[in-house]
Amino acid sequence: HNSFKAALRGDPAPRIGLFMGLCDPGVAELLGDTGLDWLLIDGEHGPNDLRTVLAQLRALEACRADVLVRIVDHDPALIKQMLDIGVQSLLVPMVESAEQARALVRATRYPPAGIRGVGSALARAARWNGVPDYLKRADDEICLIVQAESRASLDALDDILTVEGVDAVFIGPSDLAASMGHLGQPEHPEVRAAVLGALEKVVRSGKAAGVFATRLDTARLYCQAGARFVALGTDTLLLRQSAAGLVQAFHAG
Ligand code: 3PY
Repeated sequence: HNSFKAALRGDPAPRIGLFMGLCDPGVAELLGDTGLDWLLIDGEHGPNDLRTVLAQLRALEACRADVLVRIVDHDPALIKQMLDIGVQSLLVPMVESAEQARALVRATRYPPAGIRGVGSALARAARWNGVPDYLKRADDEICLIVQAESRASLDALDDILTVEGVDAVFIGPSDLAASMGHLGQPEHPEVRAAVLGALEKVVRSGKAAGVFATRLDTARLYCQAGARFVALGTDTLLLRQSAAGLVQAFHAG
């Protein structure tokens, strides 16, 4: 049973999460019961591999937070391996066409709906959350989230939103800012306007919208615009900011 996917379908309250780039099961376990609704293991920008993802999945098994994994590209072989180690909710970066989105849906589904291989080492996925009849239910339980984070992606958004099997679209303001000529300025007014426009489209389509924000006011704004899940930054930023704040507070006293 994929509780993240079920929540996106049912509960209208925004679900707050954090990206984890530290690739460490201990960090995952610490964060897993803090009240965050979801944690994302970042295999796009964090130095994660299959084994570090697996270690974090294990560490989070007893925790309350749902787990998402972001993979580095659209490789169906990597998708197969991630699903086989028990990943249920996948975030895929840089999706810029309906064709790419359809290929991703196929990569996450067993035949006849898709091309996912059936592995004899499937024990891990089959055990995940105690899903009975895994082979029969996996296609329905997997949550596929595609990232819209470039001008091309926003141009193709209407088409991407027609793709069955895409559960949610996650807007990436930093990459979007870069592609709009505002590198390093995800809060630029033009970028915010583009994010809000994209969120509105996703909401209207009936799919769930997600977004990344490092400022609370921005996160709230995006939730008011209909985002159902929002990342409130990263583990790396939190650690740096709180350490720097501690040092500053000590010297100020
Ligand atoms: C972005 O903001 O571009 C993301 O992908 C989230 O980190």
